[in-house]
Order: sequence, then C-alpha cells, then structure tokens
Amino acid sequence: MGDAALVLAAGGLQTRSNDTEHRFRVDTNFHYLSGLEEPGAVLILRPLRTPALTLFVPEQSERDAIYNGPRPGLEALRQQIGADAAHPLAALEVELPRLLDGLDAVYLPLGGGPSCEPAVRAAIETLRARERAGEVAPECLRDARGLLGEERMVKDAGALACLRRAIEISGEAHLAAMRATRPGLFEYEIAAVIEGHFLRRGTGPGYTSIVGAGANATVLHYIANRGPLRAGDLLLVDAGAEWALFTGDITRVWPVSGRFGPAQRDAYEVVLAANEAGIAAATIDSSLDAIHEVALRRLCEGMRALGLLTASVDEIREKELYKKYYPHRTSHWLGADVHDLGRYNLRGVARPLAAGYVLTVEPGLYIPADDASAPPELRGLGIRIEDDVLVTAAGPEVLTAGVPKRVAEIEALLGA
Ligand SMILES: [Mn+2]
Repeated sequence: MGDAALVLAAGGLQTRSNDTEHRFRVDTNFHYLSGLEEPGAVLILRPLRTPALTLFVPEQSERDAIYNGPRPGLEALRQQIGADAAHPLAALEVELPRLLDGLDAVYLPLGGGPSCEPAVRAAIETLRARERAGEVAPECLRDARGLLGEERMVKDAGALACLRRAIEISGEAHLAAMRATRPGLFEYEIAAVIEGHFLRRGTGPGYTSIVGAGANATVLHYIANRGPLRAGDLLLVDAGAEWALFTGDITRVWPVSGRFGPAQRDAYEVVLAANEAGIAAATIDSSLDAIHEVALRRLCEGMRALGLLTASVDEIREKELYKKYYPHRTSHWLGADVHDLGRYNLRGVARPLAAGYVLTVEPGLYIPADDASAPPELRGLGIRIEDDVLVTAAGPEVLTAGVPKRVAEIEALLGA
C-alpha cells in the first residue's frame, strides 16, 4: 500500500419489506481483515502511520438495545481486534481528515458493495480547504478490491479450515437430499432437507440454493424451487453452506426414481468426463482457461456423440456451436465470497494457478425442453457436476470428494 490508508465499511442492514430487515451479512473484506460482524462499523488501516488501525462503530440507541440486544461497545471491539484507536461513527466526519492528512493514496472498494466513498471525498475536500494551514489531501483514490482480492487468493490454514468445514456441511446436506428424494415430493421439500441440515450444523446457505427437477434444471439460476419431483426426471441441486463466511459450492444431479435412464446416463457421463478432465487440469501453472478448454473439448465431443450437434468437434468449438447447450464458463474462484474476488487475468493473460488457490470445476449440459433439433429423449435435461478443488504441489485436491458423482455410486446410494 505504501503511505496510504485502506478504508473499509462493514455495511448496514438492508430493508426486506416496509420496516423489516434482512439478517445482517457483513462485507466480506471487512470481515476478512477484522473478524467483526458489526453493522455500520468502519475500519481505517494506515500501515506506516500511528494510529495504524482505527475503528469506528455506531453508537447504539436505547431503543435498539431493547429490540435487538446490547452490542459489545467501542472498547470491547477495539480490544477484540487490537485497534490502536476507536471512535463513535458520528466522529468519522471530524476524524477522517486527520487520518488521511498527508497520505499519498486512499484505498477503498470502488463500485458495488458497502463503501465510505462519500465520506472519503468529503474528507479530501476538507483537507484541500485547509491547504494553506499546511494540511495535504491525498491525490489518489484506488480500488481496494484488487489489493484484497490478491490477499484472499491463496487460502491460508485458517481460510482452508473454514472452507473444509463449509464443504463438509454442504456435502452432508447433498447426501441427505439424495436419501430423501422420491417421486411425489416437491423441489422445496428437498431445499428444506438441505437448508435444514445447514441450520442443524449452526449455519446457513452461502448462496441461494438451486433445486431444479426435470426441465427446471436447464435454467442456470433456477431458484423458484416450486416444481414437482416426477418419476423418470433428473433432479439438479446446486447448494452450499457457509462457515465463517467461507462457502462450499457443490452441484450434483441424480434420478428422482433412483436409476438413470439410458439417454440420461449417456448425457450424464459426458458431463462427468468433462468434470474429471477439468479437475485433472487444475495443476500449478495451469489456468482456468486451460481447465475450461479441456472440459469444453469433452463436452463438444459429447454433444456430437449424443446427436445434439452434427458438425465436427473442431467446428463445434471454433464456431461456438456448443453455447446452445453450454453457455457458461467452467470455473470460478471460491472462498469467502462464493464467486471470490481475485483477478482472472493478469496483464491480459489467464492467471497461472498457484498452490493454495481454490476453484470450482462445473461443466454442464442444458438441453431446452422445446429444442426440436435435439433427440426427443434428451429434451429438457439439465446436468451440471460441480466440485471444489484446491491447487497443491501434489496436484489437485478435490475438497468435495465425499459427495458421490459416479453413476453406480449415486444409484447405490439411492437404493435403486
Ligand atoms: Mn459455482
């Protein structure tokens, strides 16, 4: 950072309806650096100055204490994170110019999410107005998301412990959902099994659960979860639990009545081959582009073998004909945000993988129910198989290996 300040906001409560609010979810970067979940709080880090770490916390009203319970208070929070100074949030307007005076730059998240940008800009104006008195305004606002995304790319022991726990709970929930599946249920009953399991383990979902039976599985972000589970259909579940903000991200597909039909099985095996090829490519100095290419190759071959497309595999790849059945990319970074913050490209090329990176591998095939050009037995199939992978010097470690994905394993588990 150099002689600069990093200004992070915890974020506030978001209205759900009228005068009621969503459960508070702290800003990921704020939590990553502080471990605090304090609505309205602000952190200012100045590595080369004193005080280096200053915390601002809103003063709690008596009414808020009655309704929501007492908050820990300024001094307790200051001690908890080892801050050098702490002030009520109301003092930010007065303190911020003092804390930014003479610095070269201010780092803060630019763009979406909680931010103190208006307060920082006001502080800069205050400092400029006092220039003749010797105060100096920073001249550079920088996007803290780059800095923090890099910080969060390599998962340290603490981050990995949280991720493993999140993934363990996520996997248990998928197994429970598989065991609970039977024709006649509704998607929301499977969602209840999954999210009920998260609750029993003391946590909740890291993102909105996708539970899609039949053609609902062809909708990439299907979250209505209202449809029926019919015998003969496949069920797609994309759900993950959060643990200390880190989240699992798992997708599995299984047959509602316990056994894959022949066409379903052929399509499933295509996606599974792409998933396994993608995982095998998650090695040091490989890249998400390389993983995507090998998985995509398998999918293109499969689209031809299944009779979805008649062009050559090269033509399917080059003319992007596959996008009709596979419109998304194969991987994203995974961490304290389900789509984690790190950069995907460095100086215009796909970022080389390094030990400690965690990523998903999630190829899929989605055949619209009304696709008259597809073989009838494949219409309305949606298949995605998603694993979470840690890059290590010894090769890819599949963190989600405990959740079955081979046809025989799934059918055995379903008791068909
Ligand atoms: Mn994912």
